[in-house]
Amino acid sequence: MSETVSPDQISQQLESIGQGHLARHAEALDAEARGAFYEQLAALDLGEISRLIESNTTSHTPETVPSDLRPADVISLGDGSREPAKHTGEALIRAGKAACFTVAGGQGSRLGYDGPKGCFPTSCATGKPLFRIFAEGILGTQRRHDVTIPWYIMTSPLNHDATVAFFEQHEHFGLDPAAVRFFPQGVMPSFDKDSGKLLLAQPGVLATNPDGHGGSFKALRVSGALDDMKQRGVEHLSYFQVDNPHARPVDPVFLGLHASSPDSSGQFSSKMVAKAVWNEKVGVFCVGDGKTQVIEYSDLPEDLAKQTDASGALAFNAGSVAIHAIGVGFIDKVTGDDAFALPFHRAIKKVPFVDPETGQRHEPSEPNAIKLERFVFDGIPIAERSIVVETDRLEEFAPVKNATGTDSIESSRALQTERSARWLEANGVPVPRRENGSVDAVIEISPLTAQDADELGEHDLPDAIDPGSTVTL
Ligand code: UD2
Repeated sequence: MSETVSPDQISQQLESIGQGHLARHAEALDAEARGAFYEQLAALDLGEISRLIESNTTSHTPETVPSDLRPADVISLGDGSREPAKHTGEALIRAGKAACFTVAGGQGSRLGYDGPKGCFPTSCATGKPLFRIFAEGILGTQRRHDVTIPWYIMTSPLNHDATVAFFEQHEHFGLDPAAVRFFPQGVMPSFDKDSGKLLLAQPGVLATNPDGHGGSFKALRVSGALDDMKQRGVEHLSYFQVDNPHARPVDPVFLGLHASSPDSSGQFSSKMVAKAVWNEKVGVFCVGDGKTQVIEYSDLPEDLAKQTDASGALAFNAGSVAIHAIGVGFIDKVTGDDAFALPFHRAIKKVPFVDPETGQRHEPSEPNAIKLERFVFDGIPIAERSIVVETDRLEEFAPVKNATGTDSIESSRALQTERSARWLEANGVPVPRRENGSVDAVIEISPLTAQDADELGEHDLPDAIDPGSTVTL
């Protein structure tokens, strides 16, 4: 809907799409609140939202997977193929053609942390926040290749200001502020799961949710970040989620494969790890309808998730760690096309709301509302060809998602120490281990020091690690 649409026209449209409760609510507001409410409504494409509500409520059909679904082909790197790819990737980095892209729209709420997830203290010995860990990785790569690597960070309206303030407070962790660019993702209105009625967060304010990391494609264009990339001559983005301290901000090997492998179109490439268990909460790389794609764990039928191959291993085993390389030209092409739109996925959640007639606030005890989100990996089947590269779980995946248990800060810190120990042992430094094999120390290696075992080998290292000690390198 354009900005010139009048309040009367909006009210009529609301009535015609079964959202008349909002028109009546607007009438009851004072002039200022009503103006702001109509402004929020005018920014929405109400026709499109009405179609989405219908297809996700009354005419909802559960997501299905293609009938010919099979596991995706995966590239497993031997030593012979690593070096040429690394060489290509490093040349791209040195030429300023690579940038980092982090999706950081999430809050730390699942961690019990009240703030942007990227600010959460995460490193195992010194408690560095996730943003500092990535910044040090970028700085380390910049120094190695004598280049500036721009970093694009997608926030959400919920955490944009807090994220920017955090970087300012920490002087951008030593990065050039002109090369760190923040932009907020869009939002979608949330609606009642049964009636399809749009909900109010407060009188005169619609309840909304961030539109998913798939909203990033549009947000990159709308915010001007895409133009900024083109002006800087950036050709490829190294994409990772804010919740994974083991994500290497720029991996030359992966970048090189993405840009030069004959199986890659240079448009959208991905990393995978072998799933830990059949029901691990990671999407799975598959091929269906002739296209490589990710089927999210919640959509993969249980019989397929449990299926094993002749060796007894899980057949659908290629777990997504949400690390991708994406061509800037690809984003430009698909977002410049009016027909382009990633699909929405629905999630049923608890969304507090106020009654539009009485103003009474409700805190639902059961999921009451539908949130619609786009997933970035739905861009994969749109690419001409897309590669999936196997990587080592410990090297690249130590996610921080939950307060306790699986994928928690505790499990992530243990993995961080374990990876440091592996790098030290690869360089001949003995590491104390308990009877069960776990490391009897806390060992943190700054990405400024090393981002893999080979880089660590360039340094003077301790002769040994004392049992029970805390070591930072
Ligand atoms: C994601 C993947 C899953 C697997 C796993 C690996 C999805 C839907 N699933 O699961 O397949 O790869 O990660 O760790 O992605 N975010 C935004 N804006 C949004 C929503 C999310 O920036 O509107 C960011 C969020 O800050 C986080 C990331 O995207 O960094 C992942 O989001 P999530 O926590 O919803 O996904 P998760 O962990 O269930």
